[in-house]
Amino acid sequence: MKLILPAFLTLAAGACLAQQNTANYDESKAGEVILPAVLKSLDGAKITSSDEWTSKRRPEVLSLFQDHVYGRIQPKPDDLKFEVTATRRDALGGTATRKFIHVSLAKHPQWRGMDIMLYVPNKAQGKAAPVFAGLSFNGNHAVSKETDVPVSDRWMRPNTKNDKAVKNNRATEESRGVEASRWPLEMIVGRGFAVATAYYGDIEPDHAEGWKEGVRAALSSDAAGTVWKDGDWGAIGAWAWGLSRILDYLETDKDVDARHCAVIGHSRLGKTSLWAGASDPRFALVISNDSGEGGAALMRRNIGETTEIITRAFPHWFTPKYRSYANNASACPVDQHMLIALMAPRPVYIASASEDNWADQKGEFLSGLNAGPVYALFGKSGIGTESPPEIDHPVGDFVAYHNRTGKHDVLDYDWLQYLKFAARHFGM
Ligand code: GTR
Repeated sequence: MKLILPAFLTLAAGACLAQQNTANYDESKAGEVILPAVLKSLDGAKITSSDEWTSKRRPEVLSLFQDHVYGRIQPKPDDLKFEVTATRRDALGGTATRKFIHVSLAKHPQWRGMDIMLYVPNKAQGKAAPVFAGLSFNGNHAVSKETDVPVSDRWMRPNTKNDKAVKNNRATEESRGVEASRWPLEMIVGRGFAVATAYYGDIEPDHAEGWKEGVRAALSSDAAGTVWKDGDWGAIGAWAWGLSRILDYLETDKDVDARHCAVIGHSRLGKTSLWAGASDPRFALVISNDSGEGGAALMRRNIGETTEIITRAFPHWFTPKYRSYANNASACPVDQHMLIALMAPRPVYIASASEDNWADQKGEFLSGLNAGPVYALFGKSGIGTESPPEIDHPVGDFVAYHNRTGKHDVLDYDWLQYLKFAARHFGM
């Protein structure tokens, strides 16, 4: 059966493939990359201590990212409401307790809210479990294979792998478990971690007009009439806001150790987990899986997706100002190594995939490498090697990196590294 897509989606999908084919992948044409100095303040002073970083340079870098890339971070709302809507103690074959929590804003009912799905290992037995928090592309019912998970009724992008999974931009029963391979729940819970996830479209549907149904319109003074200006938040900012609200809930749940929360995301949601980690220092550890342009990859390298391509295809993800750096990345006062540096001294893991040239694996590695001097101020070692490691050879201490064999995806291999990394840093 032929899938009928709204015109803007067919165009976006087609355009994206064409761009992937015509983008530059030749290292000799990557361009001259002179990175903005991470340890030099706007007044020209050199930053030489962790105190100077924390009190002076970090706030500067964080505001530069707000002004030029992702838009302003919104404060924690004062009308947040959490309602545990269902609890099942024998989830995942009896190994976990599963809860659903509805998050809403009491004074902003036009936002339909978000539903967190939380799995906590039963073997933790009264001891609060460290937790991974991340958003999904297809909803809670797509992450879990458990058939009593409600199917999301929110707007959804068509599923490129299974055209029966989403019809008329709504999920069908066919979409149960379509994202389960990216969320190995049994493995994560088996290692003693809890997992909290929600559908990113609950926060804001992922298309140019999606903000009108999301939290950005609800919190805007002019609701749907808003014209987004330089410095205003985009969809990545909204999704990262949602991750912080998940953490707000986790702080209230005694089964979970919210002080040990690792934020994780893949691709556009990897860009989101990085921005969440930068904007909310309560995230104790940050993971970027194949986040690419606008995520871990350096914007000054002309390899794979570029600022020009991403801001043409997905302008709603960023603050409008970011578009002005299309074909002009060297004018931007930040590059993505500075985003990684915002995590310091917290552990951060950057992962690439060997067939994911679109995300520029080397550019992702170089961001991690060039964040190293900030970690050094805290006496922490970074990625530990000047050149990208062999495929399937994870490296690094507080900044870790691997380039896994295969495609743009989240595989068990990736999770095995993240679980090891989190267990090591969380002292498990
Ligand atoms: C692509 C986009 C990437 C990445 C990816 C995804 O179309 O160009 O930046 O975000 O989507 O999220 O799957």
